[in-house]
Amino acid sequence: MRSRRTSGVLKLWAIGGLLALVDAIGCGGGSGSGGGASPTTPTPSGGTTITITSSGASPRELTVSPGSRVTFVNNDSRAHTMNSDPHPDHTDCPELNQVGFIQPGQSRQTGNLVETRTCGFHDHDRDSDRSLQGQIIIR
Ligand SMILES: [Cu+2]
Repeated sequence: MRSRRTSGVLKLWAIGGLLALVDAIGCGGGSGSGGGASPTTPTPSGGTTITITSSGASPRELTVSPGSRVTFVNNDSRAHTMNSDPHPDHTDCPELNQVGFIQPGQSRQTGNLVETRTCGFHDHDRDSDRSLQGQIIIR
């Protein structure tokens, strides 16, 4: 009676130990290729957008990490033409010139901003309007 019960418990222990071992091996292999906290954290979607309204661009200063694209959203009732500084040559950050002409209600993206630098932008059709000027800091 006593010995039977003991051997049953021992069997359970043995099975439990084996399962734990298999589990550990399986888990170890899986987590190697898988994830957890990866070093390439995706950029928060709210952090790379500049919105244009009748009162101008907002934010007018935006910091993004290298490799980001900034989206210009035109929520104004008139069209805007966003370009890189300096006006009228637009030579500083060619990636910004990909935005260009934006119809009301449209949004357009910059190219891939890979270089750590500061890119000034302006509305080419209203180059003296300070509310439509700003800078994107890549760092
Ligand atoms: Cu211009």
